[in-house]
Amino acid sequence: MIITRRTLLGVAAAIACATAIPAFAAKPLTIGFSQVGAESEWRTANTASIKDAAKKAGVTLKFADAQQQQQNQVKAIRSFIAQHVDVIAFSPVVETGWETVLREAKNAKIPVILTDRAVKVTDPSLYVSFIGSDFVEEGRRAGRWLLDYDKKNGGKPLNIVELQGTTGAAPAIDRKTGFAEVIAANPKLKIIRSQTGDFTRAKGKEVMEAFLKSEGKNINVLYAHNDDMAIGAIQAIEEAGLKPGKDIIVISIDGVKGAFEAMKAGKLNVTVECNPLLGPTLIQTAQDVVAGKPVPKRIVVNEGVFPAEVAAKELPNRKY
Ligand code: GZL
Repeated sequence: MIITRRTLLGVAAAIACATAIPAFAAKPLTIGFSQVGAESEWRTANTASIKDAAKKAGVTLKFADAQQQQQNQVKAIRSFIAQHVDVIAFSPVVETGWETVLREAKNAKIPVILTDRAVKVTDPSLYVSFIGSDFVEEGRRAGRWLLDYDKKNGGKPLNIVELQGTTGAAPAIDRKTGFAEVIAANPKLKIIRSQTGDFTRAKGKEVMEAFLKSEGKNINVLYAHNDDMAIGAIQAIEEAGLKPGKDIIVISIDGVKGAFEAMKAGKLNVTVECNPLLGPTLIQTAQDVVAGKPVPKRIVVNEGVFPAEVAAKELPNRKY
């Protein structure tokens, strides 16, 4: 077969078309994410879920750890704006102080998605969606467990000490509200001390030591806003020569593996689940926002309550 110059050019053009990278291939989505910190087992699982979901979806994730400092989150959000990311997402360490920086994001036409914790702003258009738990309901669930426990154990007066989460954080404010609302039904249940343990094991232990020093055997129940503070407090209770889970009933929230292990050991009585696996929902919501699809303003995650009796059976199924 004689190959003419014309034929060669035709073949070359055909190959060029077939191999050229499409000029308009969609560029991967870029999300700037500002994380609270690495203060708890819950946070570690939450970060892993977000990074894993971004990787699976081929999303470019710019991730910043704020070490539980609001000014670091503000700085990170401003940096994401300067980098012209497609979407900004963050878990706000506290509820207030976000109006200015969120307005800067809005003026830059960068949509903002809240995950995990809420913000208090006068203009709800400053974020497109909030994906996270109902913390008031988590507090109510902890309170309902205690009401039920008290009924089954003779309805004695119970003195409660409370380890609050980070001051000003939505989960701390709301878990306190929900628990107090429910236990108000039984005047024999009294919160005698309440202080922040900042959601960490170390601080939870330190504050529980102070509670034990001042209240000693007067304490019947510990209500901790997260498992990490409860696990720290359990150490303090044991070092004081008391039996956690027996001498002092221990109630906490999150449902991390450490809590299931403590329940198996008889040192924790119940954990109220707070699901940290928000990554897939965050990525899908970001993709929908960029595609111009409507997204719900509020996406609530489903969660359960795990008393010690089910811990051994449940532990192997836990994903975080
Ligand atoms: C709750 C989350 C809280 C967890 C803590 O959604 O914000 O922060 O309960 C974590 O363990 O530190």
